Amino acid sequence: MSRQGTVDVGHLVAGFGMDGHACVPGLATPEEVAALRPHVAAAARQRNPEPPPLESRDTYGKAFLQSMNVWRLDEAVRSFVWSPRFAAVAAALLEVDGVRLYHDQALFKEPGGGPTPWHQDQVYWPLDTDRTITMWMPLVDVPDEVGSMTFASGSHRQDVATFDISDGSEDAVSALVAERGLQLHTYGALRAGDATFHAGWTLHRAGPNPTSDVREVMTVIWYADGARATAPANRYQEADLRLWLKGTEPGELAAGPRNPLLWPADGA
Ligand SMILES: O=C(O)CCC(=O)C(=O)O
Repeated sequence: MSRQGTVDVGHLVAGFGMDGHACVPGLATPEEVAALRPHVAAAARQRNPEPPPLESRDTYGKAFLQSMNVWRLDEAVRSFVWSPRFAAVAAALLEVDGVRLYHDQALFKEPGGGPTPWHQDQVYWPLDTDRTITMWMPLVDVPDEVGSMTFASGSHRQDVATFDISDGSEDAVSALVAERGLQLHTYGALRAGDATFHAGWTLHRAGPNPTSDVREVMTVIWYADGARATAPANRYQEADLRLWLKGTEPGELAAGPRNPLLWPADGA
């Protein structure tokens, strides 16, 4: 840690630019994560009070219970999601001066939950910048059998036809990865509080959960300050514009009340 309490990730910046992913072990302490966990779980239950049985869901639904913008439900979660320590890592890896919050999501892969098909996050985002990044932080130790995500290194720099998360994206991207000989990388088992970061256009997937424990993960997405909202290119982007960029019209600076500037932080 530096004197300002930020984590020095200078050694990861070049690799992130090349590969579109990085891992920061121990970004949150076990104590911080243990204190946060019940707050995220309660907020996630509020968002998904009665999930339908796993067997009745489609592939996307089997991959995880997805609870968005849980920071709005709980002060402890807000303080974690808005943490300048995490936002500073995001800004450093993106090599930008400032980042704003896009949204958070808790991603709980239940026991017996299926794989998360290959996809690119930015397909869903009506933003005019490719300086976007997701932090994926397990709130519990993730064992080898579950694992963290697999990334196609350098795919954020390639021209890839866009796919939404589905069986179709799994098949099409698997074929594309093989055709182009993209290198796959996973950081494997992670401890609670470790974090991976990936660029919005990096192709990634995750395996199923064959264990009897929930894979509890918290994610936060940021984009470079100064980005503008774009006209939605698909129905997902229409929903994102309304929900996560609420109050911002296409063409305007994406700087609405749900998108606070989290780095630089006040007084940093
Ligand atoms: O947690 C997962 O299974 C997938 C998460 C993911 O795709 C993401 O955070 O962008």
